[in-house]
Amino acid sequence: MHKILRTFAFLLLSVLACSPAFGQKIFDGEDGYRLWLKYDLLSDQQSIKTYRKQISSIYVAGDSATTTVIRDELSHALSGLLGKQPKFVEAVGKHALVVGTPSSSADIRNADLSELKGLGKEGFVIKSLELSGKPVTLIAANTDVGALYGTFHLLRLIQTEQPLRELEIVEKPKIDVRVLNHWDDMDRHVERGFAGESIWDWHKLPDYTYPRYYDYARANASIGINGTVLNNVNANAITLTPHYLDKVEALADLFRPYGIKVYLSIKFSSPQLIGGLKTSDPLDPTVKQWWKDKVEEIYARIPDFGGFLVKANSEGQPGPGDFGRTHAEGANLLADALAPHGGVVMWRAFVYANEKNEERSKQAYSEFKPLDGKFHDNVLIQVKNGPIDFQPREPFSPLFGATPKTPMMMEFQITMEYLGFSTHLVYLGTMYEEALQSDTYAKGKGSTVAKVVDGSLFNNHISGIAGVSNIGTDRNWTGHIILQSNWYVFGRLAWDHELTTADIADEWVRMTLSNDEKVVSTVTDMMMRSREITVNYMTPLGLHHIMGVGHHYGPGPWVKDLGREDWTSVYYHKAGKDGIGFDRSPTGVNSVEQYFSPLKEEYAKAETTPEELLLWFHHLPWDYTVKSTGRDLWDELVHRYYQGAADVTAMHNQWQSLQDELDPLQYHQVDMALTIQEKEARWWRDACVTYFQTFSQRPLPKGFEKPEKTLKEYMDMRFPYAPGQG
Ligand code: BDP
Repeated sequence: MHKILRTFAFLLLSVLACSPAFGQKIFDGEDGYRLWLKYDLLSDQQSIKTYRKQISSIYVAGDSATTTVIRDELSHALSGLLGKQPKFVEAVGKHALVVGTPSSSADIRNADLSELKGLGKEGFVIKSLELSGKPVTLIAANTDVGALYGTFHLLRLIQTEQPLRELEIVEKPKIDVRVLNHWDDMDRHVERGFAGESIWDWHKLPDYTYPRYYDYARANASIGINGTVLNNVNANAITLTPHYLDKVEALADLFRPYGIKVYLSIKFSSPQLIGGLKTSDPLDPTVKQWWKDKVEEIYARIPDFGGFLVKANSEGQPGPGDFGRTHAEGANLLADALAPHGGVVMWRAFVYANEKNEERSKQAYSEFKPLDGKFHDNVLIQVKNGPIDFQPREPFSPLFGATPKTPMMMEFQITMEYLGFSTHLVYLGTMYEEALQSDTYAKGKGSTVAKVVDGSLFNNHISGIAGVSNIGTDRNWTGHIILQSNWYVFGRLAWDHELTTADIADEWVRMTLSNDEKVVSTVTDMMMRSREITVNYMTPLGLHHIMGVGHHYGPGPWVKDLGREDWTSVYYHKAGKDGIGFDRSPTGVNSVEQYFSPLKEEYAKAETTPEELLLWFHHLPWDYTVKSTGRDLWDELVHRYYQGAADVTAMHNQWQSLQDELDPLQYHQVDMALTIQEKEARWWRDACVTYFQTFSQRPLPKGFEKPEKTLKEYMDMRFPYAPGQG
């Protein structure tokens, strides 16, 4: 009897010990809601003392809504970081922090700061200097929003424990329009969203708002994002009806003090859908008038409305092509309506038409290059970084550099559509950097994509960059704490693409996780390697578009027989007994001709194509020798798949080595996600290797464990409820 009782007690205890409710302790802590604006007490006492001395009082000049935001942020941040409520005063004091503009403060006006002249509306200076005879730390700008950016910059210095001595910081953004694109539907579904529902509660707006809206604005302002496109590019025309414009107006009012403008995605056929017109032909006078009136209605509510984002004649969306008109005629229709109010059109180049018999990677270039010079001044063309679609790796889109008279706006994906959703740790900074630093050679060496995007290469009068947001209602915003860094790095690079993504990772880790050196070096190392690791276990050597159909979750290299060939995987990898890869060289579809020399010549031959793009541009035999390792193509492919999966395990071990250094809840969240990533990396590896082996008909190189399942078992896996579907 005793024995039975003992066994029962033991079993009960084991169950309780494993159940989350019993292990409560791990659920205390940082759930991720505060993002990188945590503002916990600094751990270094000496730094705290020094900062307190250097900021003995705070004087924020001016009385706008933005200066209130500045005061609130400083009060909240410094009382947390330095453990003491800062003293706000109404005049410049000794060792004060002074924040203002020449128009809000006579002291700043009298200081006659020459630096301010070239800084526009968003730049700022942070200086240690004497102001009206008193030593101070000064944050000065031409506008209150500039001063807000400066405030966040100073707070970042403190959060990352940088000295505040002899400061001489002069900053201004390199790109004008820096926006998030929310692919959020009006019913709160987020297309390609993996972090819960849309944060916009359209039903309750305009009267009911959440603290999250303000925290969203703070987070964006802290990294210099100055605009948000609230709704999905696959737009619902209803957004432009008065009922919804009330709601948009409420958000615009809320975001204004933070320097954030709202924009809307529009449906090109809105004049028909909600305007009762018979046509949406961009050259029709009634259509022109309809848009003019609609835009006036918007600006009467939102005087600083940013403008429209448009997906037209792409994946079933209506557009000017439906009326025999060009993209330029469509974009100019809207541009003309917006121009008197200062709004812009962001017209997407993500097009590949049904009727065109041209390879998909070539179509955007063919469509838009001939239109260079035909767009009105307030139109930007928004181009995805690669020529296909947000793959783990693509070459840069050849449209960058090809249109000297048309500003090309970069579109990056922050959400993890093709990269393992929100349970794979992939720091996208390195991917953004790779794209931005690519040399287009448009005007000779050094004509980087970044210089096209920031407008400096062709002296464009406007520039822009967009990031497809990974934000949702999850407590930690992005579904995975480390993926917050992708929102962060997008904003920081949008502000200054010359920052290195390693430095940005470093500051993000310090602000979000810890200033502990072991944490900083371990996590930044994981982040910096993570994208290449993912490329290896998903799409090594330039493979692309081989994911599960529809939801894009998991491997699906066998996907074929869909409505269009270029939606299938077999179309892109072209694996056969003879080899694998897509011949885009002059012997194939010749997409390389869209690049400038010397790239077009380099990409034309396998020997001179960078290995990471090999199978993007070439179809090669299984026994092709890969230069860097001397292995044949099959062996190299398998090695990379296995290496990728093994590296995820190594990353997981790295993370686990930090358990004692990290907040328990942050630790636990990422640990769970890494467990999933390890499983899914193996799944990718095994499914792809098993499938490609049916063509290579070669054995696995020695020493590699056999895939767990049969090919049929992998192919039979179904995920009808995978999140984020289009
Ligand atoms: C693809 C997505 C799809 C988007 C489309 C776009 O799968 O959901 O609507 O891009 O960018 O990546 O318009």
